Amino acid sequence: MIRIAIQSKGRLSEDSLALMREAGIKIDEVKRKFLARAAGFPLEVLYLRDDDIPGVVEQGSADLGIVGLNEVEETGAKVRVVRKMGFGACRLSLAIPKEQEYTGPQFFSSKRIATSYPEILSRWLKANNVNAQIQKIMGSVEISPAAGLADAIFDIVSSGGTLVSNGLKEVETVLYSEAVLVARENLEPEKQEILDKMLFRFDAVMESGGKKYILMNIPTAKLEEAVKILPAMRSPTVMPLAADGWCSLHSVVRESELWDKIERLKELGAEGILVLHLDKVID
Ligand code: PRT
Ligand code: ZN
Repeated sequence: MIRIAIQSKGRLSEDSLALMREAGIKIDEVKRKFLARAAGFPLEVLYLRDDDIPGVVEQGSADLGIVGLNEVEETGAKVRVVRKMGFGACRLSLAIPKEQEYTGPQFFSSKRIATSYPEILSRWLKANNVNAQIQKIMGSVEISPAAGLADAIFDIVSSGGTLVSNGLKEVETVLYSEAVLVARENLEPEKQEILDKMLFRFDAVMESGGKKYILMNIPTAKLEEAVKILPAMRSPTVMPLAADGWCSLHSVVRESELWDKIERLKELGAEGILVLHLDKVID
């Protein structure tokens, strides 16, 4: 049995649960308790506030956790980051009122900076030889300059919309973050074995993300050129068709490249192109 801590309510909860669901680990989400037992996998889920997850994993009440890298860095907890999860992407940035001219890190000298991340900020200030005053506040950091509580802020940014609507501009990015899977140091061999099984499943789910399965009919004479457009995991699958001079070509394509490749394949004479959802990719 292994125990994983995930965020009980917030930006990372749904994606964390969805990943486990897709990995075939079923958790009863209707009766969401503090501690829940999964079906079909030797796992318990502990629902916590994200701020508490790194510490709980470090001291051993949970073996694993899914949490923002920003929280791991802020708490300084000694845990092992085993995977980036591909969701919850954001950055921790310094922002100042938009009408002010930014002159580099020394701009912050003797300024008051409001933040919920004093540790990461103080490390950055030290590294840049800046002497500033850190005001720790836990919520609504972005309104503090307008309210006269601070001269600048250090906060999480994702689209940047919150900064713009508060008359602020981003001037330094200090940390790029996303949700990560963390593990307690020195996991017992039985637990490491369960973690390895979980990672095998997570990787298959994450690998399928953003990819599509594509198949089409293509004149055999154009096959060589088509294969160059469609490099698959090894190479595309080619099957002869009953109609002379044609074959069927199957491959896996990144969604971001899909339309470009389809256009080029159509120019080669591809017909009957099908694009299918990929559920899992096991390399
Ligand atoms: O209750 P609990 O303590 O568990 O939750 P919380 O309120 O502390 O955290 P929550 O659920 O807001 O965020 C959890 C994690 O999601 C964070 O620690 C980050 O790792 C990650 N994350 C990703 C974000 C954002 N994107 C994000 N945009 N966390 C917060 N924000 C905030 C940001 O501070 C800003 O005020 O969302 C606002 C909108 O951002 P813009 O730039 O898109 O406008
Ligand atoms: Zn929190």
